[in-house]
Amino acid sequence: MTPPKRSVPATKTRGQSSAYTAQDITVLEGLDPVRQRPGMFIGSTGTRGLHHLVYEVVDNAVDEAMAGYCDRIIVELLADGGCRVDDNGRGIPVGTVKGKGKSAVEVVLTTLHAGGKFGGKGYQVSGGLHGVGVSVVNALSRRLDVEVAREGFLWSQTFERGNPKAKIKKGKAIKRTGTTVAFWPDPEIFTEDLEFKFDTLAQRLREMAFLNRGLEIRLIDERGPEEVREDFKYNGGIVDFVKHLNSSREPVTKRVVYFDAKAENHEVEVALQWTNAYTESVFTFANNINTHEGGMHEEGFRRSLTRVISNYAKAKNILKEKDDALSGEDTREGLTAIVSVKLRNPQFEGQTKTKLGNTEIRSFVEKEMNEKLAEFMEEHPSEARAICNKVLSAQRARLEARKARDLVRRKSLLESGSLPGKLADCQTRDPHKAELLIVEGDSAGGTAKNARAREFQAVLPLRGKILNVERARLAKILENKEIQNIITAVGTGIGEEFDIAKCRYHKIISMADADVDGSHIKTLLLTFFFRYMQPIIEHGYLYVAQPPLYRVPFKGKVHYFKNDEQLQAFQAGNDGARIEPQRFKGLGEMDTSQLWETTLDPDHRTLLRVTMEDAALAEEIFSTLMGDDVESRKTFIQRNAKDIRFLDI
Ligand code: 0RA
Repeated sequence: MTPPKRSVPATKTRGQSSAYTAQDITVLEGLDPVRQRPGMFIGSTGTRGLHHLVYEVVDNAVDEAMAGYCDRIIVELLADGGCRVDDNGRGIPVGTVKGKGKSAVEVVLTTLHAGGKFGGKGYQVSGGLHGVGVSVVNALSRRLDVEVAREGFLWSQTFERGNPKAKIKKGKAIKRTGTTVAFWPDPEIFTEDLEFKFDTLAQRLREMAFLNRGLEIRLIDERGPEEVREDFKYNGGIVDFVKHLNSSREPVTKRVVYFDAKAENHEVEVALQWTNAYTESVFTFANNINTHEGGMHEEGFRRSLTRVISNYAKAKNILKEKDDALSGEDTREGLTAIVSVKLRNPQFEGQTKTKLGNTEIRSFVEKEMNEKLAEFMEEHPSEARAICNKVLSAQRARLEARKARDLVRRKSLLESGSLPGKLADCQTRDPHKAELLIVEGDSAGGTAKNARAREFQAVLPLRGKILNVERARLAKILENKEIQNIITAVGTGIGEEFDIAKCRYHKIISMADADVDGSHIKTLLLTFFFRYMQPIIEHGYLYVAQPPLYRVPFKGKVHYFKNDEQLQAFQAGNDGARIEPQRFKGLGEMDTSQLWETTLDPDHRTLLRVTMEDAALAEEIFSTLMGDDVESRKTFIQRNAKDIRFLDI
């Protein structure tokens, strides 16, 4: 005798020191443990467990169908609370089992086994709660009647709480074959609820019918005043399943893609169709069990899907070399798919034992699908194109969503309240008095920090070329660290959260050199405020400082001039006098007192308030600067340096 496959606590032999005998093994395989710990076998003794009894019997019948011997199953909900499952399979064997002195039917119904049929042929459903065997149903029923049509006769036997009432009875002569199991769940076990739910069963039986093409499953409810019945039979199998799931969606392609493949120990069937929906409806099954937690078949499917579509899109130049890669998510947006594998020794893992662990299935599914999906796409170019369009639009949406997400994240970062480390803030907290000096370059920033009136002037140095974002879109400016510092220092937030009332300074002053680079930076800053902080300009809070270009000591006094015109005018006004103008190359060349006198001191400086027109012009210039060609951009800046300097006037 072979040892039991599943070791069940040997309650009756506990404490005995002798080795197991054949008798003990029978005890080990008995049904007592099932009644003692029903949850271990059917998950729960609630509604789920109750329905599980039906599935268990149906699974056995479906096994017959998978083996090719059964094409009709009838499930009846009896008026007295029982359930009858009838199939036209081979029938449970009725012959006497050697050494046991009982019929195979009795052994099947009173012995715990790992779901394996005697012959071991076909795909056994041995996942998690399933495949515990019809004996578990017997153990948990107050009564069970079995009828077998086999070997020319109708055989019957009755059980109570797993125990046979009598030996198997040979009845009338009959030609057909099949098994009928009727059972009445035990109220001692199912203490919560004894009522089968039609819809729950219908759902599962429909699924079973989809997964087993051509198999007819009838559900008949005899409990009400009128009989209710539903028939499930799908000659299209999982293709019909996909159509059913998509019945209220708009498909992207007319056809449902279908393929299957068989190998020695496993087979796979896949059906898929994209829709305009944004959600993914991919359902995977292993031996008719819904593998909610996925597993190897799903991995193989996903890998192949991404690969085949990417390859196709690239080969047809729908996806260009420079484009972002497609993600798995992109390929599955709006996709409805059924992946059904059947295999000889399924390994179910995971929290709910609904994750397929067989690694060989991953490569099998992946390889078959690589071949067959690619073939489909090559043979149906217009459908392939429609699929690619859907996938690419999903990709676009994903990339845009990411940008928006990043922006939100950045926003919250910017609102975190901590001021940038580079900011030398002023002492006053009164925004009417407070000024923010945005200074180009760290060295000029250092001078400005020393030169300023600490009481009301804050200094934020900008590191060199913030315009190195070059050809990037304007949105990219927000990624710039220096710009982020400005936003934080100003305190208003940005975008939807912008609040002018939170503005910490009512004078925000751009201080840049009077050269091309300075103009460049000013252009960027103005554009930024125009685009993202427009109310600051509208409220008149934005200014441009006027650092001088020339310093002219003359007759014991020092004069400053901001451009050549002013210098020439001064010279013309002091005819013939010898003047020696000193030219500043940048703000950084001034010492603290010079900077204070010329640019910071409210009594002597000139500030230009930026108007909306100025900013609009800056924006226009900026957009033009964003051309693709670096050379032409440079010449543009040089040619238009004057225009940009318009902002200085
Ligand atoms: C054991 C062996 C065989 C079939 C079955 C059990 C069987 C069980 C159930 C339960 C409900 N319907 C069923 N139909 C069949 C194989 C029989 C053979 O080899 O002929």
